[in-house]
Amino acid sequence: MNGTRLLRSPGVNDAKDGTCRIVVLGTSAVGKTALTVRFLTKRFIGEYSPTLESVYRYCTSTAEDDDIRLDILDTAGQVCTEWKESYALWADCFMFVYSITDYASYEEAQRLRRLVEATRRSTSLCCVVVGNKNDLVYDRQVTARQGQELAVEMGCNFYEVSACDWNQISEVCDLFLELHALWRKTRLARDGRQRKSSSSAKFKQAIQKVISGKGSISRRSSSNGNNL
Ligand SMILES: Nc1nc2c(ncn2[C@@H]2O[C@H](COP(=O)(O)OP(=O)(O)OP(=O)(O)O)[C@@H](O)[C@H]2O)c(=O)[nH]1
Ligand SMILES: [Mg+2]
Repeated sequence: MNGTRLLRSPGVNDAKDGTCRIVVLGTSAVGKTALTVRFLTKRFIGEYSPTLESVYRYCTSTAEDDDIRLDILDTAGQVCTEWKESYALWADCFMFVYSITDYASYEEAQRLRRLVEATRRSTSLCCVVVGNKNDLVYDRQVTARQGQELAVEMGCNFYEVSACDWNQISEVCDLFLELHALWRKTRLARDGRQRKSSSSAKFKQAIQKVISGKGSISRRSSSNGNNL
């Protein structure tokens, strides 16, 4: 198993160390734990045991540059009515899960998304919408189009998957890896902007000093001591 289960609750101020934090949100029994465990262990949990709240750490041991470090918070659907702001503040990325066999879970995904946006005071989330249990098409209550519409509204990608279908393991893994890739891309862009603005600020300061006569322009000297 790549992931290590951490027996603690998430703290907003935990050290991050380049770790991407993903929170899996959705109402009870939509398959949040099944998807998470499928990603971490490639196994499927058939029996249902409601989650209290678990954080899993996932880390690949590939080359330094390609290192993927994730903290995945598998939330408790049964107490979703009691919104925990800490989830929205702790996470970098959000996985909104509903079951295609349960229309109420689709509505709950929309409600959770509004709560996250309100808590973070932003509609720009690094997220993905997931309609789970697509092996149960005969019990379908939510169309793929409705899932797609929700994702378009949120400006993110939409996937229908099945945590229990052995043939869809790579699709399930891609959900988590895509969030990580998105997070990394956003972070690199932000760091680049910060570097650019801080170096241009330094340049402006230096020019100001020279103009006000407080700064000096260093001159190179030739080996024989003559100024160039
Ligand atoms: N047929 C089918 N069953 C699934 C799938 N994913 C999960 N299940 C089953 O649905 C039930 C609930 O799955 P969980 O992963 O425990 O659901 P959860 O969202 O974590 O539920 P809470 O922890 O209560 O919030 C379990 O019996 C799973 O075996 C799926 O893709 N297809
Ligand atoms: Mg669970």
